[in-house]
Parts: sequence; structure tokens; C-alpha cells
Amino acid sequence: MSDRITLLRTALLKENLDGFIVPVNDEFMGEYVPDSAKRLKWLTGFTGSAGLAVVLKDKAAFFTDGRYTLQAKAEISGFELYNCVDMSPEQWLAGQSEGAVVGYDPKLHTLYAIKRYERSANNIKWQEVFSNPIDSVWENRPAAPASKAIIQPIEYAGQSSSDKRRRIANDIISKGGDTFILTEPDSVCWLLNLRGADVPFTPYLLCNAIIDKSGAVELYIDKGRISDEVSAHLGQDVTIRSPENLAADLAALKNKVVIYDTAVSPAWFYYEMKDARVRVIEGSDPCKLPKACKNDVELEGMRQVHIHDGLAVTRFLCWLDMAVADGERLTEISVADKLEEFRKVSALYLYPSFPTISGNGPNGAIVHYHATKSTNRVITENSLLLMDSGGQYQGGTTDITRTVAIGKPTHEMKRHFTKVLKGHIALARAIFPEGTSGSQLDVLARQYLWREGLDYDHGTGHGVGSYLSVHEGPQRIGKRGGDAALMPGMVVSNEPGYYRTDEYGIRIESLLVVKNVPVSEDGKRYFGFETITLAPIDLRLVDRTMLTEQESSWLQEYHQKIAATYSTQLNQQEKDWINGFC
Ligand SMILES: [Mn+2]
Repeated sequence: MSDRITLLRTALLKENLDGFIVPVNDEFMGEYVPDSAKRLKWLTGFTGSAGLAVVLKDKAAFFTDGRYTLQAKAEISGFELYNCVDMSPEQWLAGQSEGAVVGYDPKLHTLYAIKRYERSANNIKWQEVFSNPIDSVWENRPAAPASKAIIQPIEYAGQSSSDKRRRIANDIISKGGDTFILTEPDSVCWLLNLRGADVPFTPYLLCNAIIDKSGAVELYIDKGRISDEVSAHLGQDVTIRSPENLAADLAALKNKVVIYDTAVSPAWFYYEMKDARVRVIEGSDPCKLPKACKNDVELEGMRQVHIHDGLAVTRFLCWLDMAVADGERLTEISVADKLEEFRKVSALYLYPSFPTISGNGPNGAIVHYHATKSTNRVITENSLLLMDSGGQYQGGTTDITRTVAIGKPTHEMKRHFTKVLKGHIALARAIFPEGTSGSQLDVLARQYLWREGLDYDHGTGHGVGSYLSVHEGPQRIGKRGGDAALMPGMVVSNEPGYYRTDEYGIRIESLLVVKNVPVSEDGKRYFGFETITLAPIDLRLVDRTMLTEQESSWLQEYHQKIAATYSTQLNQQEKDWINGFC
């Protein structure tokens, strides 16, 4: 890759830049980046999902987090490598030559991030660069994705786009604005009841939109991607504009008050508006909350796809037990493929909602493990297998983790699993007043582990989209970042875990729907959860003596519900197997 660093340096020289920063994300800031925008991979060869490179005249550095430091070492040469916890890019830059001019592409960084760079490395002269120098030297760059827009019909969306637009328009007015700039593709797709296939795993279109307080929308996408049918669906209040018009259209907002989200939107939008003297006020994306609070139709869709998805996982788990008993040779990849085979039996299943995590033994302890040909383990006796997977269905999105004993579990494995399970049940059974946030409930899932001086280094729950991104906000259950109040209709995961480095990993994940519960004596509204994921929890890993009566009956009722739901769909062997859980 060193010739590519040289190519970039030559391009920087022409722009009078001493350096340039290259983040992993594209201008849509989503979880998955299309090949056409994998600039960091082009420059460094790094294939992970978190990283940032800084190229200066005489040196170059690469920053990632603990998940990827080993991978970065294996994939990258010619860069100093850092774990960003020990050394952030801005800290590193602050130690470089005084007054160096370092460029950045404002489409790839939020205004919030730029301000942080400027504060932390104030000896650097930060320079926005409107045409990315990598693009000018990237030969054989793949074409940008251009999937056709697909309608998400009202049978699944539950609310028409025009109703959604009216609601968002009212929200803009109540915030004292005229216009909001929608920079996040899942918000645009939710608002317009559209989906697409621009990136793997998340069924959206990479596009931006501008919504006016009248409810009119300008959608920035190539016209060729919009069929006549989609055009009719969008109606006359939605105008299709070429992405090339976006800068001019932003400048044309100069008599309007524009609401803009500095924390999630690329700085580029702000700079374009600032140059044209547009009045910009700060505010968060008004689509986020209504998108998170699913309507009754979306919730029914979620329940239905979880019945399909849970059947696949249940049948897979039964198959796995039989295969292990028969002494079949299984690997992390072969069981992940088998699980997908079971999902494909459902005509409603489309594709995975994220890359399956299938981790056996010590690999299960690596939280974001992804089995490759070189790491693929043969599944061994007397170990744990952790499988985290999910599916996209037109009616909803799933995400489930089950941890299974292969052979005989140790006493320690059972003790740790039961601690995680107790936390999972405590969260699933929680009842809380209106206004309670995910961070306030997080301790419920961790309390039994904490009591033993144990913990897990990830959040307890994230929001899940309705045939959209498997990770969405604003709700979250975790020590940090879970400030949004949980509201009825929100879908959130319940996924405590425990990880013993070099030995095994445990995680139990089901999805929950926030619902009203009729317990109020004080006149306030109280909420609780409905667990919609249906797949058995491995009882061979449960130490019954550690469970209270209530926890035992929760577990029994959960398994009875699964057995009853699938009573007509399972074959006799599967039925006998699931009845063993009741
Ligand atoms: Mn999850």
C-alpha cells in the first residue's frame, strides 16, 4: 500500500496540504460502507469497521480500537499503529509539527468531530477540502451503488408517508424552524416509506433529503433509481433532485431557518449553508423518535417475523444438539451456514441483518468476533458456542444471541451463564415509570455479575429498526449514551453477557417491545417489556439453585410459549426436544 501513500502525498502537495485524515465512514455515516467509498481500505488495506488514518509528509499513523488492533497489525504496513484509547488522532497530531496544514473532507466528519479536532490539536491548521484527494488518485474505483428504490407498503409501514411528513413538518414548526436537513438514510427511508439495497445487511438507499415545514420534501437521488410506480407512491409533494443540485439548493435556503444536527450530520452541509449566510439552528433529527416508536402495524410485523425467525433458530438448536450427539464434525462457519439454511425455509426471510457471530471456545470471548477461513474453529467437546445473528424481513428486523453447551459444561460456565440469565430475566421483567431511560435500567442486567466482581464491556441493549438498521437510536440500554426515555412501541435488545478471555463467551439476547402496563396507583404511566424473540435458552447451562421461584417460572413460561407457538410446525423429534425445556 506504500505506493498509495505516495500517490496521496503527491495529491496533497498539489493542494498545498501537509497532511490529510481519512476516516472509515462514508458521507452517509452508516454502519456499512459501499466499496466505492472504502477510502481507508484503499489507502491502508484495513478491512475492519472502525479506524482512521492520518497521512503527513514524512509519516503516517493509523488509529483503531481494542477490537481491531491485532487485525490492523496483520493488514497494515507503513503506518504507526495506535489503539485510540491510548492515543487519539488529535492527540497524536497535537504532537506533530507546529502550524502544519492538515486537510479533511467535510462530507466525512460531523461538525462536532471537527470542533473536537480543532480544540485538541490547536497547533494544527485545519483545512476543509471540498474534493477528496483520494478520489483524484484512486484508479479503478468501484461505481457507487445505485439500487432501485423499493416501496415499503402501508401493510408493513402502518402509516402513510404523507401522514409522517405532516407530523415532521409540525415538529419543525414547533422548534421554530422552516426546514430540516435529513442526512441519515434510514430517516429518509422511514419518512418516505422507501427501502433499497445499496449496502449489505441494511435495506436502505444512500440518499439525503430536505423537508420543509409545509411537508414538501426534496429527495436527492439519481432519477434513474426511481421507477414510475415509486414516483406515483411519492406523490407531488416529493421532488426528485439530482445529488449534484444539493449544494446549490442548500445555498438557496438563505431566507429560511434551517434546523441541522451537528452531532450526526456531515460538516459539509453546515459549511455550504454558512457560506450562503443561511440561518442555521441546532436540533436533532425529528424522524428519530417516531421511527423508534413503532406503530401497531409495525409491532405486529415485528412479532410475526420473530415467530418465523424463532422457528428457524429453534429448529437449528435442535439440529445442533443432534449433530453434536452424533459426533458430526462442525465448525463455526458450518453451523452459521446451517442456521441461515433454517432461516431460508421461511419465504419471508430476505438476508442477514448483520454478519453472523459464531464463536466457539476462546473465540466466543471476542465480542465482535467474525469467523474467517483462517480463524474458523472446529467445534470442540466441552465448550461453549456463542451465536449472534439476525434477519431482515419486509415486516421487521431480528437480532438474537444464544449460547449453547457443547458436551458437558463446567461448574464455572454454569455459574457465569446463570448470572447472565438472571440479569436478562430481571431486565425482561422490569416495570418502570414514564420518563425512565435505558441507562437507568442498565444495572438490572448487570447486578448479579457485579456482585461477584464481574462485568461485560458492551451495552446491554440497542434499538432495532423495522426492516431497517439493526442498530438504531435514540434509545439504548447501557452505562453511557442511554439518556433517551423508553417509550411504548420502542424495540430494544436485552443482551447481557460475560466473557472469559481465552476460554469462552456468554451472551443471551432477545428483543423487547416497550409496552404500557396497568399497574399505576399514583396516576402516572408505567411501562414494561414484552419479549418477542422466541428460541429456547440452554437449560444445561442453568444452575437451578441460583434461580428464585419467579425466575424459574419466567423461564418455564418462556419455553412453554415457544412450544405452544410452534406446536404445529415442528416435527416429532423437534417437539420432543422442545418439550424437554418445559
Ligand atoms: Mn444486538
